[in-house]
Amino acid sequence: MTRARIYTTILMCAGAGAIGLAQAPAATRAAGTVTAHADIKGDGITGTADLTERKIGTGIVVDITVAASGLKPGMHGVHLHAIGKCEPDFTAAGGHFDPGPAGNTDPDANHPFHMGDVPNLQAGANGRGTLKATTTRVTLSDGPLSIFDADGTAIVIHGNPDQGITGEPKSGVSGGPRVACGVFTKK
Ligand SMILES: [Cu+2]
Repeated sequence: MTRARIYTTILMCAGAGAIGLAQAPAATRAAGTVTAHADIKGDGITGTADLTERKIGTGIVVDITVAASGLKPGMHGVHLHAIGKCEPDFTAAGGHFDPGPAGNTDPDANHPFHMGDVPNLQAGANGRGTLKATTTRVTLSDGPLSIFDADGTAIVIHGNPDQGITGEPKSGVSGGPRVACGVFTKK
């Protein structure tokens, strides 16, 4: 590297430092520091869901871990649902989390385009299964995609596999009957 080039590089670093300082207040926001937990319950089913947010550059991703037991062996649809309620029954959780201005929470008719859609959970012959996934579709910190919106968010496990396709309303393509549910709390 020539002397002139080294000088240019140092100048660029100094410039980047100044920009970094100017943006410091924004960088100290809650992004990347929030986790969420839900205890999942159903008829003979227990489980947990843990979400951890982390930053990648200027973006945010959320790591999802769901563990459950008491499930029918095989694939089960799992989604983040629009309302943080599982009572009096799991329909209280509403459709799939999809908060956009053109959001459509219909579990089947707008599937698999919801922000709350995640991969299937596979249960083994012993009825136990773990799902690990990472999504850019939601955040835990404040923002337009935050699961901690005014009415909260729930996680629902379905009795059937999520086929990952769009269907008619109530067709069940996203997993059909709701067999377990849990409400997320901020940690
Ligand atoms: Cu669902």
